[in-house]
Amino acid sequence: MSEFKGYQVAVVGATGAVGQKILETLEKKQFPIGKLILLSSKRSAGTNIKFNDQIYTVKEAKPESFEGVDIALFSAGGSVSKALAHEAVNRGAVVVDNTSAFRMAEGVPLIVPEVNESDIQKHSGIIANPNCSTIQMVAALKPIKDSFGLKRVLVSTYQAVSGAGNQAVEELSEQSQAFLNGEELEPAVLPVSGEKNHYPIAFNALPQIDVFQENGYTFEEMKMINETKKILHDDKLSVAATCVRLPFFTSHAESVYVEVEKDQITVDEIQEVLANAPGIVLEDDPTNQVYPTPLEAAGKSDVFVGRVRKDLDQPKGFHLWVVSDNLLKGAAWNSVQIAESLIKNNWL
Ligand code: NAP
Ligand code: 3JN
Repeated sequence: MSEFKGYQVAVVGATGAVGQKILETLEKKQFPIGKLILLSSKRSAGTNIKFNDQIYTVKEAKPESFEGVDIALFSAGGSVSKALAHEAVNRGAVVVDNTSAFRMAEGVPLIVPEVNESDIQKHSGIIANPNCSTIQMVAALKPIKDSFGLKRVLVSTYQAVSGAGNQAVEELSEQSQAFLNGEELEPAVLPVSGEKNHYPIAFNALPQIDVFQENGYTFEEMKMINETKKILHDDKLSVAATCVRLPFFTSHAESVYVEVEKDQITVDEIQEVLANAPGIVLEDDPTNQVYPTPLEAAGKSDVFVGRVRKDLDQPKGFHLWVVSDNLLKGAAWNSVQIAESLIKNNWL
């Protein structure tokens, strides 16, 4: 029998904001890679990328790129996943997909390992990584639901521009300089690349993330609502969301209001279950002005929670402030955790 040299791993969208973080995470976690295949569109094919001190040349993603691949990590947009994920699965790969293409599909597990790892084993080749805003919120909701029950969630997000990709990051950089130089701003990417209207993000706040749906909510808001119910296995949970883009680069912050089911729950009890939950760091000490911020969370893989307060009118209502690096726990880190779980539990 030949010696096992590691898994064949393909990264689709390797040149993108999420793809770059996936590579950093695979390196950091010393993922057992035997062969690494980096894929992008035709545009970046031929680009060289350093990984573990070795240079890899990016190739255009095609169905045959997945011959022999064990694990394919997709983050190149929903249309690429729809076109190529099944091609990868048909060639024997398990796909961890970072897009919304299959998240709500029956039979596709939607996974945050700290919350619903065991759902992974029901996969038929594709496992979906939730939206970044959903991931950090459900990580905080799960321990509360398990201990006190959960009836209602109202969330407002404060989202970094890196969630909208590398072009949006460049737009904020250039626009901030132009604004301070008193130059005219020419927004072309945000709020949504490809939409008719664009608005300045520098020194602004845009209450639109992704496209509007017929019900008046944006797609990002509907992702949070539907994905939360699926991950927590709770169709009856009442969830509403307002998603807002703000002019900082990394980490999403969320103001989350929850109503629990049990009576007489105290702030101390909520803090205690959060402090003991996997992947959560409680930073909550108002007397010393201790609370998480996006800048401080950037580059870290945990979900940070602070500002736990009891609602003044609703005896079962509590407010939380939840912050996490949107490209790490919100995307790359969570995807690689799923891949690790597949291996650790023999679920490949
Ligand atoms: P990005 O910075 O714009 O990068 C897009 C990546 O996709 C690039 O590598 C690009 O390659 C590649 N790509 C584009 N068209 C392709 C094609 N036809 N075939 C193969 N590769 C193609 O965007 P990003 O921020 O990394 O996001 C990428 C996707 O990840 C998003 O569309 C979204 O679905 C998902 N995402 C998920 C989360 C989450 O919440 N979990 C967060 C952010 C993004 P080139 O260099 O050749 O253009
Ligand atoms: O805007 C953000 O902060 C997160 C964006 C995520 C995103 C961007 C473009 C397409 C997604 C996603 O993961 O939900 C998608 C998509 O796949 O629909």
